[in-house]
Amino acid sequence: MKLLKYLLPILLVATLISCTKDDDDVFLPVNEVEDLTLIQEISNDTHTVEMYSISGNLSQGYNDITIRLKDKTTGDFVEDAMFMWNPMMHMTQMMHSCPKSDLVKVSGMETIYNGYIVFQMAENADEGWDLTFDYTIDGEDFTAVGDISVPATDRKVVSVFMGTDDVRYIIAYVEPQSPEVMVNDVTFGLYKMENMMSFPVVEDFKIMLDPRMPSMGNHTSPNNEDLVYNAASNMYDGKLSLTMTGYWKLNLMLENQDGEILKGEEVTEDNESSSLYLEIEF
Ligand SMILES: [Cu+2]
Repeated sequence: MKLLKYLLPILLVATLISCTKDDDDVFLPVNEVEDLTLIQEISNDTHTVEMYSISGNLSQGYNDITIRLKDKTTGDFVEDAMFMWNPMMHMTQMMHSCPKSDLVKVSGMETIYNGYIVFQMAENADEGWDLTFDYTIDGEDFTAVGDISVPATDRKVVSVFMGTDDVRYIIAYVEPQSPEVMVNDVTFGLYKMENMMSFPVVEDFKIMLDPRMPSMGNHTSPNNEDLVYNAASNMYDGKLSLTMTGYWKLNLMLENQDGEILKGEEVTEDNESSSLYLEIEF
């Protein structure tokens, strides 16, 4: 009993020291996805691809996606993978892909890779999307594929249309994701449907913008600016003036490098909407 009385504090101190030492040895990585929400995981035998976004969902239109690749054996996140990704819609009569960026390591980060996908069609009861990740680690190739859910949006955030040049285009709403009553920076993506699998960015066109509120006499707003090509982001930037909250129809006209209108009409007294438009409500 007396021995225990002396031994116990020694044991406690020893335990504390060893705990402290253990804590120092444990590597606690920064959680690089803490501001994001998990969409889903896609796994194969060796790895798990974790997919994240702000909302935690995919939907029709533009989707900014961040991924992390986990080694199933070690539990570590792979920091030096090279990625290809390929979204595919399996329709009853055919298969097709959609516009997407490269999936690249986020600069200054250890474990996360980022890119975007523009789903031009939503899933339905009989037709839906899957997503394939082909990646290389130290010269070794891996593939992970899984079904993804791409529901329709309430508002039109992507438009597929044929230009007067007989080219099929896809225009997608990108920013602002949280519009405000002000002159907003606005960004759209513009792509050409080269074939069922290839959707390159269209460069150096112009997207003319005329936002209207159909519920209020179809009034517009001051200080809008047409969207022009930004070679750094490969997207189109302009100014979107919103003078009040509610539903706005973003009437558009697409102009090519030669100044020809390929799609869309001016909004006038007699023509309340362009045939090319996107929608927002906030
Ligand atoms: Cu489809």
